Amino acid sequence: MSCEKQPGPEQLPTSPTHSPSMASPVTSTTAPTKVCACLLPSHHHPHHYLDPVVPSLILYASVTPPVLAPPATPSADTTVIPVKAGETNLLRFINAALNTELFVAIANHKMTVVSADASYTKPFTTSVLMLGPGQTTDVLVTMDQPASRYYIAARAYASAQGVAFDNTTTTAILEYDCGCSEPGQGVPPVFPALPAYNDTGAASAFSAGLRSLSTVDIPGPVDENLFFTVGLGLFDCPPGKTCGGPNNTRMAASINNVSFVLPDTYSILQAHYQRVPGVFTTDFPAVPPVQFDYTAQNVSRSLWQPVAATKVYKLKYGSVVQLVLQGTNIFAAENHPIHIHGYDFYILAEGFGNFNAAKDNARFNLVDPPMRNTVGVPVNGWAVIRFVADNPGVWLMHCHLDVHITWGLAMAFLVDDGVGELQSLEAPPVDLPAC
Ligand SMILES: [Cu+2]
Repeated sequence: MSCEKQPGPEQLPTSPTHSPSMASPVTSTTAPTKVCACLLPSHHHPHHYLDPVVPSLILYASVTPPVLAPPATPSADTTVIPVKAGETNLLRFINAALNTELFVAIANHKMTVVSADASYTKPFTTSVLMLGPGQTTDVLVTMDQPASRYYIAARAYASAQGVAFDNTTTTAILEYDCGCSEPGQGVPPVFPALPAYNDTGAASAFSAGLRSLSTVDIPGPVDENLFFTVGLGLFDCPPGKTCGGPNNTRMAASINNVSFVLPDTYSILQAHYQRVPGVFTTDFPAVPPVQFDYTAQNVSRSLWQPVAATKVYKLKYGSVVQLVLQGTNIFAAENHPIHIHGYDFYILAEGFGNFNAAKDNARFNLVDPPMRNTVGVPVNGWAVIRFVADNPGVWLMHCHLDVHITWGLAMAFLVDDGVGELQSLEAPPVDLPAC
């Protein structure tokens, strides 16, 4: 494969035309209402595979049919996890709910977090986890309580004020070897204290507890200083149509005012590799096109309608990228779990309000920042991440709340090839479908 960097047709100033479609109603997922356990590797990134030293369980928490209060008598299909007094178990939590961030707690038991998104963390002890969709957290739990039954429970962290959410509580049962689930025993499992649905302080306390296990060799100096706004918006309804958003608008979401449109002919990666023009443009803005008070109570309505387009941001191979993710208060501020494909990144800092480099750079953790692949950008706040663009190709960055992707809360990085085969994009498989 050639090592030369060649101008690609994606640099042509083409712009795909696209007509906005109708708003789709927001529906909750229909995954089963329970926390399931099974033995599996914790993440698809093979280089972050964890070797469990104690029995390991993966708990898929997902939400659905309304169970508003914990059942005194668990239903027959509630997952039961048998444990023995005195042992320490590794529990691996994955938030498999598509549209809900979740608090997780275990009645009467502390959890010692040892990993998040399959990167080791300094152990820290907490009674509550917060996971955005797709996020994972591995915890050690010592069975140091009286032999009985204890609920593991999860329910929403709903940060957007006045926006409906799934208020289901999902449960599993940690059951000591106590014979206490025999018919007729009638001992209801103990239920944990969970934070209030809107307890942003609990979410922040959890993310603030995450630090890398070891001191980090922070990548630098920064080659690309990016500032992306992430948030919601509203499109005008196309003429002659009826739309499901407020006042006959269509729900939108954007990054730097660009509402991402997936191409419907070629994938961006294929268009990049095969130099197919007209699929995307490379003019994704490094900073917001208009600066404003992003987290103000009343953001001007003139800033609510993004531009629908398929734009990528080009990165040179090996460049050090620092990205400020700035939440906005357009339509409704919300904690957006922002996920990048192809990379793990360090989270240097998080905060509320508008990011201000003059004072907030001093808050960067340049010693042991946590490495993750999804960062919950605080509601009406910001997060700063850093990574090295050493994985060539096209990588989507998007909100992991599924419905926000459909509204356009996504963009793509196009990372150039470096030098030689090991730093260059592989050819597509021979059986790549022709259409
Ligand atoms: Cu989002």
